[in-house]
Amino acid sequence: MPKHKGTDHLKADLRRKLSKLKEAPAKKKAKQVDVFYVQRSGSGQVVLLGTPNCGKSSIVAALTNAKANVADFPFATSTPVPGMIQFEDVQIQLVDMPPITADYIAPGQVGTYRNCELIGICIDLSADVTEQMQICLDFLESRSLLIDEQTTAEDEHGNILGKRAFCICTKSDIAKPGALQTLKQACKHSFEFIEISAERGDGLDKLPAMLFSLLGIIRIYAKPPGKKADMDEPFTLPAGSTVMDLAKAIHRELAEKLKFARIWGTGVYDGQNTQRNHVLNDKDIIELHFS
Ligand SMILES: Nc1nc2c(ncn2[C@@H]2O[C@H](COP(=O)(O)OP(=O)(O)OP(=O)(O)O)[C@@H](O)[C@H]2O)c(=O)[nH]1
Ligand SMILES: [Mg+2]
Repeated sequence: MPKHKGTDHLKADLRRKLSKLKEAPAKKKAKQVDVFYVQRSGSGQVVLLGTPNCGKSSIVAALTNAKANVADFPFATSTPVPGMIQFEDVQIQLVDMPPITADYIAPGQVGTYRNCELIGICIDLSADVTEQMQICLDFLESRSLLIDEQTTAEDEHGNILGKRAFCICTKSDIAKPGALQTLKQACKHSFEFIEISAERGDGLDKLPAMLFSLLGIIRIYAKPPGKKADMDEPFTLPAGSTVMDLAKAIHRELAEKLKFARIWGTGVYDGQNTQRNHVLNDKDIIELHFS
């Protein structure tokens, strides 16, 4: 713009507009939703892992009310689908997942495994079991997702990165002869194995109890003094938890005021007085006394 008296006003006006624009706050970014984040529910989260078409969705569809997408073509599942399994009086969350291959793992998928308590490696007994296990182990080991007693990988906060894992052998009704044996021999880890057929239902009834046992949790029933225990909704705690851990789970601040506890259950006589550091057993009933 030519510089003379007539353009002074115009110039000042433009400068004002420009500085106003510079000050204007940047438009808010749309909130990003992580589709691979699965909110935990129940007493433990178990996430399935496996190659395409190995039968993951069929397990979730058979054992939970979730709408897992079972299909006879690969990559039918594209995002995690959580469902709830009932084991006795405990709810366990089972999560269907998109498949992994040697070449492709959906971005964000690692996060789901990082967040869970137990990984169920699904291997199709009617296909190449050695190749499937290799793909799954490469994925887990390269991301320090497996518990390793010798070298415990930790994050910057000291949390152990590794997860417990076990192996669900699927499609037992159409298994190749000797497939389970081949799989066990090819696997250098001491996983527990369960053989199932979602088609015929074989082995499915054993899976909930197995998940409960592998999650390493115990159920404790709280009893208010002088009243009956609440036998409907147990507290679930990691195995090895003490009376004090239970008190903290019930009320963190009140826990400091714990005087003593009475216990009915394993290895004690009914109503025995116990110390804060007494280690609890599955199905113990506890009466907490506070000062
Ligand atoms: N015969 C037999 N077929 C099964 C069994 N379980 C699953 N299938 C079949 O295998 C195919 C794949 O099953 P899905 O459960 O969808 O497999 P998936 O692992 O979820 O597959 P992706 O979503 O691609 O990862 C379907 O046609 C199922 O009917 C089984 O126990 N026996
Ligand atoms: Mg699926």
